[in-house]
Amino acid sequence: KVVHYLKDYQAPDFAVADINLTFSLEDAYATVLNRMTVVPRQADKPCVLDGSAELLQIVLNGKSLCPHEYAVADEKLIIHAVPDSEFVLEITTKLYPAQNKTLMGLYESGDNLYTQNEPEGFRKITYYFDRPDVMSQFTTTIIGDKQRYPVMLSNGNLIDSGELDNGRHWVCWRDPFAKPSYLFALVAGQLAVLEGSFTTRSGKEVALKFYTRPEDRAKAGFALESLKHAMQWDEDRFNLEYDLNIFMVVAVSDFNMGAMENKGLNIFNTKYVLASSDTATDADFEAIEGVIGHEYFHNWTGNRVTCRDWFQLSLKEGLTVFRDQEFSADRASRAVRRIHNVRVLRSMQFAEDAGPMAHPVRPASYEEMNNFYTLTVYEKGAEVVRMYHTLLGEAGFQKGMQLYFQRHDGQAVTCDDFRAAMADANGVNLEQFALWYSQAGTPQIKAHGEYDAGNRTFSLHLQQYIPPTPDMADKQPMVIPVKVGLLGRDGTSVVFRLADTDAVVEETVLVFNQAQQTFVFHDVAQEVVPSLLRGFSAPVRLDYPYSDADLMLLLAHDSDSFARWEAAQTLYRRAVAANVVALEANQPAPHHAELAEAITAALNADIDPAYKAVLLQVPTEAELWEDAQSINPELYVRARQALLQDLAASMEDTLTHWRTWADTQEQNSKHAAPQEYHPDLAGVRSLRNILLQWGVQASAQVLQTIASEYTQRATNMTHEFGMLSAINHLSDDKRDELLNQFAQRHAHDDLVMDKYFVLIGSSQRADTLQQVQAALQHPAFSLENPNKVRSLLGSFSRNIQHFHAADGSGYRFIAEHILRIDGFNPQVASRLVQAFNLYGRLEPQRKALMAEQLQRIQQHEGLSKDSREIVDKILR
Ligand code: BAL
Ligand code: ZN
Repeated sequence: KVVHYLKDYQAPDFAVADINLTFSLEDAYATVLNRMTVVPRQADKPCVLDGSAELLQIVLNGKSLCPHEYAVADEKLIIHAVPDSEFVLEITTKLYPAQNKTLMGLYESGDNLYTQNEPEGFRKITYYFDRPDVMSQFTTTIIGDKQRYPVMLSNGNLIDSGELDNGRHWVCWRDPFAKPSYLFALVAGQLAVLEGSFTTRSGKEVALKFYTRPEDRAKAGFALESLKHAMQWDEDRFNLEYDLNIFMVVAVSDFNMGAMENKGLNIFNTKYVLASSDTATDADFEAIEGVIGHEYFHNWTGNRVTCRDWFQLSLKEGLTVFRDQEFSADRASRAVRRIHNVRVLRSMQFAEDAGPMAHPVRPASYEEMNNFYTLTVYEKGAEVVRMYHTLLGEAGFQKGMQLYFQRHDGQAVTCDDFRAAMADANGVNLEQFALWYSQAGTPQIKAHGEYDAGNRTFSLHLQQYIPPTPDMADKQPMVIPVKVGLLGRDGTSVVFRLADTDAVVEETVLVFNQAQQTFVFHDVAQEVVPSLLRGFSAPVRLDYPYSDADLMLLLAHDSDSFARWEAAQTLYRRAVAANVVALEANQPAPHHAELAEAITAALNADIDPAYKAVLLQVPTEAELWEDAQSINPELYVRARQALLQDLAASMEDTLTHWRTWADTQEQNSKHAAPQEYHPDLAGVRSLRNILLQWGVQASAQVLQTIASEYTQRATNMTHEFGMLSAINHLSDDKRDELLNQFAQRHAHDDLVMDKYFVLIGSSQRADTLQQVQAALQHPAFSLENPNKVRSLLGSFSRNIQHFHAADGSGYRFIAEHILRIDGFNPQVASRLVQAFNLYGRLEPQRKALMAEQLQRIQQHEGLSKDSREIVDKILR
């Protein structure tokens, strides 16, 4: 096995002045002529190119090379002797896109051709210096049959085109911006186009083109509008303008990722482009807006300034996720979106940081780069960028961004370069901040405080601990911004003054950068309850010895929407923990009357419906077992379920009241088409749907009501999917009837069928594994389509009850399918292997059952290096 280390980085030996690619698309194959001008940076270095495609010919300065002049091995082409000065290399390869099921490089989907080259797909197309710090200007000619490939696209501007004999035609695209190979893209086929335009603030007219299957064209309108909003926002908030005359987005249903930011030619999973209110939920609309924004924002943070090497992936991804989160928050519902991001981080990234795959935001090593498109690089990376913003403020952060672009436009750089720009633009020292890039694991803060009435001070004592991870045992204290406010016993905000200043404030950001520190708040007029880590100001776990009464006070009164929500989360966590203890001792779970009252009061308060909906989210099981070892997953499912049932039973009238209220809001809405996505109505619907889930816990009657009102209420996909999700766990035949009816009605719609498979895979019904097995045979299902795999098998692998079934059937089933998929799409397979990440923390019986399946995967002949890296790390 080959491990790549950050510490071994060396600058490339060759530069590429320009690259001309000519693709000839034939019936069953394609040939690629790659003609590049190569410039040696040092004398006497062998020319080593990355590649794995069938090699037809190599020509160096017009002379064809003989086999003894080069060697091909381990995805490398080594040309033993090349001139010391600039030379022209022409390499011809032959590709078979229809047989390429990895969905990397050039592949066929439907009858069309698409590419995916990040991180290392370009080497499947031709031989090249396939690393992000080799940037060149690409000119791409595509030749193909006019009937079969009427549309032929690549990066940049269309500079020429023409007709050929035999019904063929050609196009030539030129991208004026130098870029690495991972940003190269090509699309060819029969595609419809939805067009729009955007005028940049300097007056440039940019043509916007969305390419889809003809039948999907009408569903690209929301994505097109989202793109215009994103372009406007990047000008307004980041001062960044688009740089080409054309921006294209192509939707494809077979895609490993969510989307890809190829220069001027984004390629998207259909899931993040296509939407109509009867096929997409409000959450889908919001995801589309976010991902369209994300890929567009990459044009500056990723494309104009790219990564020096793949260890720096978070340089572009953490920053761009931060930018897309801010875009979405500026569009609508900042507080709720922040909570949503935190929930994803805590239930998934914290788990990654506590498991076998734990790695820093800038990994120090990898075997297969595809395995490092992780929650840590993306979501924790975005939190790291957010901490610069929290420490420097919006103005300071934007100064840092400006300096970053001034220094590095057109370059391939590192996370240190970004940090230096932030530090230098603001005249601050960010040396210690570097630890956020190099130390894995979620920092834990133990806090306590006391009020001194005589001195009118409140002292907050903080202690930080960064747990060991497989890559590193001892960690150094990090710089952690902790945003704090104080509440009086009556719930009002209490002002204070920090030492060395005269300013009296309501809130501050403490810079906590030692192992232990005490912060003293002066002139504090009364006993207080601290509101800590406001806005989730750092990606850490914080423990403060609040009483339940303190938490209820924060839940009722905290002006910070994150801290208020967090108070409810802590109360839920404590209640589930009490249930776990009771259930372990074979006792009935306790009744949580005070919590029900506090949640009822929060529901009845004058707050935004979308925020009420998030207050009703009980932490996921992964958050609940954060601290635990020897985990019995099923116990957590039961304990969480018992809490939901208990609270729902106590709150039945309140739940019904607000459900009815939500209905009237929609019925009486001022909006002309209330079934369409709109942030206000989306908030109301999200409240209604979670109330429905709680309602089903409270009373069996709710199922009957859903069944009888289904058709009348199914006015859009949010309602439809909300109703089905609420009843999805019930063993009643009605549930099957409604699901079958849904599958029949939407059989022709690929993306809606994904929702059907999610419902089947995530149900808690006793017969779920049998239903999943049956769904594998459904005509709409295909193991070769990543969306289908993620919908059915991905959701089953996160179905705690059934994946962790005590008889090992869930582990066996997923292992078997990993091996089937690994044979043709290692990237999708290795994602599924990560379902086994909990291995080291399971109770002994499940651990033994899981070990059997992990060993079966590990011993499988021909296992991909993608899956091998993960399974080896889990078992090490
Ligand atoms: N660069 C891969 C897809 C994305 O993060 O935008
Ligand atoms: Zn990205």
